[in-house]
Amino acid sequence: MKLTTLLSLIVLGVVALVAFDRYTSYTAERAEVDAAETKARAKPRAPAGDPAWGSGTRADSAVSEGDPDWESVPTVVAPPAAAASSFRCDGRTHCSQMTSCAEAEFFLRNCPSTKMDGNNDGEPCERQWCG
Ligand SMILES: [Ca+2]
Repeated sequence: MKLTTLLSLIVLGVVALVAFDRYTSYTAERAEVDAAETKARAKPRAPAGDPAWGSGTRADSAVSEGDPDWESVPTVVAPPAAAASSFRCDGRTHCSQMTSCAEAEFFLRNCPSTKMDGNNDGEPCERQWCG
């Protein structure tokens, strides 16, 4: 009983030490970044009358324009999301309610109780859209 208490105390101490070490290195990094940011922000233009919000936006847009890697991240993420959301299940079930073969295929694959594949071959609306 005493041994387990001692052991758990030691474990707790080690965990606390590791956590504290991580925390200090994190805060140190954070302070460095903050200092660099403050320096970068202060250098270009920091007139006394300029609100902090405005200068922050300008600094951010300057970064995204100057750094191609920074810009490529959002553009890679955006297209699939846009493609996935171009169609939406809205209760329509018939080919006559579709506007394209792509839309009919999306509905057949993703939406419940569609009536667009009478011969069950996986191809919707052969006569109207996907023929
Ligand atoms: Ca079919």
